[in-house]
Amino acid sequence: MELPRRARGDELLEPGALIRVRNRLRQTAKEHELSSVIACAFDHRTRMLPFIFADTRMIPAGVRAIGSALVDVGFERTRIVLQQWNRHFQPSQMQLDGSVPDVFMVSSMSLHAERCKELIRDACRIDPAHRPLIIAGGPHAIYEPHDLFSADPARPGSADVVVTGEEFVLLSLIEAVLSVRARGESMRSAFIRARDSRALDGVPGLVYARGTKPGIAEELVDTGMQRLVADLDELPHPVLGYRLMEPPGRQTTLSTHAMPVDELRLRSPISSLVLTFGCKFACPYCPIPAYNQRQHRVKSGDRIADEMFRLNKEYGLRHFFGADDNFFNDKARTLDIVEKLARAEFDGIKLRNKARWYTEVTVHDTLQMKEHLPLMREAGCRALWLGVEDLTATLIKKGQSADKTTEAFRALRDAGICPMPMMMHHDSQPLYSRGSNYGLLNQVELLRRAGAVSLQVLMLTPAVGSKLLESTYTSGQAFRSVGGKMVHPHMCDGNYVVASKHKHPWRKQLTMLAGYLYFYNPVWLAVALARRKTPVAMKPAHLQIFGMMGLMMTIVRTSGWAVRLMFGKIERLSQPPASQIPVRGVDGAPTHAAGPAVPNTGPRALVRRPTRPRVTAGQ
Ligand code: B12
Ligand code: SF4
Repeated sequence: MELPRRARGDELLEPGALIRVRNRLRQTAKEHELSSVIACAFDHRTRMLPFIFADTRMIPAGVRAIGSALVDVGFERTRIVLQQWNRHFQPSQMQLDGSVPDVFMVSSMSLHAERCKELIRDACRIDPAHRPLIIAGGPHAIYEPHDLFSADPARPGSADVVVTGEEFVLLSLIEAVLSVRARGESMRSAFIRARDSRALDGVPGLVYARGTKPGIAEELVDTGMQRLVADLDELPHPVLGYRLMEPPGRQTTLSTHAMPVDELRLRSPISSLVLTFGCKFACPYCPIPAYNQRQHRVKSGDRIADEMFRLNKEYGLRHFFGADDNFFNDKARTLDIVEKLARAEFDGIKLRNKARWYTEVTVHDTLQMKEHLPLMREAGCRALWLGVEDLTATLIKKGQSADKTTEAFRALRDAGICPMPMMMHHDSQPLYSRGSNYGLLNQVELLRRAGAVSLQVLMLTPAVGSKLLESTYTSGQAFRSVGGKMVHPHMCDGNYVVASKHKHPWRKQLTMLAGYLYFYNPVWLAVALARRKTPVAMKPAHLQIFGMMGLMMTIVRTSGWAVRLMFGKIERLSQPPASQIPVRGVDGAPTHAAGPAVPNTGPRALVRRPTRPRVTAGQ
């Protein structure tokens, strides 16, 4: 089920609305001391190809954005804790400047949901007299807010409120709570009064619980779909959030001070940056267009240049990863950004000499941008991730072909930009096909010859929030358990075969490994070293080394599952996950936040990273 669409013309915030709430809160903040801890949930069992290294060496932009928004309005006493770096952190032990913070926030992707719920449960153990207001947000909250509340008296632990939106929603929530907060009153108590007086009902993008027992939600109220900020220049500057990082460690508590700024770039050499949001395509397995209300939102080239410059100046960061869904989505807007980045100069030094950046695009749009790829390189771009899926278009017919992909990859390599393909493996694709490009190995070989520098192979597993999700369950493809082992959220990342109609699903699991082994191995490392004098220099060799190390982790983590698939009994699900708790809108009507109207009998939704693309039919 996709997120619902707001009324046409009402998808976006009025220009200046985010700036205005920031200004108002700056005034209010002077009267309210507020301390917050923002945790990023992370399940270490997810560490393997193709994201190994990027998952822990790039501080996620979501928690940084929330931290930046708080500091920007004057709430400087904020700390960001990453479970990536602090796996023993326990909210029940946290103290900031000697006291329990006023607000505890947690951000999570769906595959880290188990860790996220543990954090919430642990925060609920704090003595009610001091217990912070618990706010959950991030991708999992956006698509399945009900999962962050508990209806089970044996396992109490619910967020007080889930934000199903972005900075504007959080700031509006804080504004509403502070507007009723008495001097010295706890944020949680003020929240409860604001909630009970229905002061939150006018803030779309919230789901809050009602109930009489602590930690147990008896009913959820959904205030509706958020309005999105259109002009991303209105967002608070990302430079603010970086100062708030908890240093990596093994303790359950927080350190006295945030991480020294000169250590940041060693721990997180890549900085993810919001440049654009949204994609014009409509792939049925992808939640992104619906999340963005089919809108394309951008930052200006000047603002992006300023962000890169300041992040470099203040923290020494040189590598930036665009959090784009499809950076080439709109050619005119892209060119505007890229031209500004190519020309930008600060303190007499060209930005392009300081900053290198990378992002995600589609094969189709890369060809539209072919003549401008040298300009992309001049602007500092060094690698692009492209959704290739299935070169033969048998899986999804969107006009892609081996020739077009080869043409796009060669153009990128010639321009000195590394093409990084992302493939989707599926039930009907064999390991190898004779006389055609259908087999996975055939396609990997073709991509390698075309100049691919890295490789991603994930099993097609439709994502929560996408059109295809329900049918994956109702058609009986989704597994509940294999050989007695339940499918857990951390396994729903495309690396495990958790949905398939294939007679021998273990073959799918092993085929993915074979695809990686064919690409990442000492032979191709030697070839990459021998060909180091191309415009992309040593990068293919470096990626081979990372790839081989990551592949070892992938084999260790997934081969046990392959064995279960081979010998174990597969139990399947017939319905997608849905809320166990009744959910209603502010007007009492049912809402999408409950999920499909069926009981939840198994794992959370399946996730496949619906990246890049893949040209739609008619492109
Ligand atoms: C960069 C990226 C990555 C990087 C992340 C590196 C890093 N450490 O940052 C890498 C390449 C490693 C990655 C990997 C994966 N990714 Co990814 N990734 C993205 C991408 C493109 C950008 C993320 C980002 O920085 N966004 C910008 C920030 C500002 O947005 P945000 O995180 O959503 O935060 C905003 C709101 O959510 C909210 N918010 C967030 N947290 C909180 C907390 C509180 C308290 C509040 C109030 C609000 C709030 O406010 C924020 C500011 O607006 C997104 C798509 C997208 N455009 O967002 C997918 C996305 C996050 N990835 C996704 C997925 C599925 C994956 C993978 C599982 C891939 C796969 N196998 O299919 C893996 C998981 C790896 C792992 N072990 O964690 C999904 C998550 C879906 C879900 N329901 O959880 C997304 C959303 C793409 C999609 N399907 O729509 N990914
Ligand atoms: S999969 Fe990629 S191209 Fe398709 S809609 Fe999603 S972001 Fe766009």
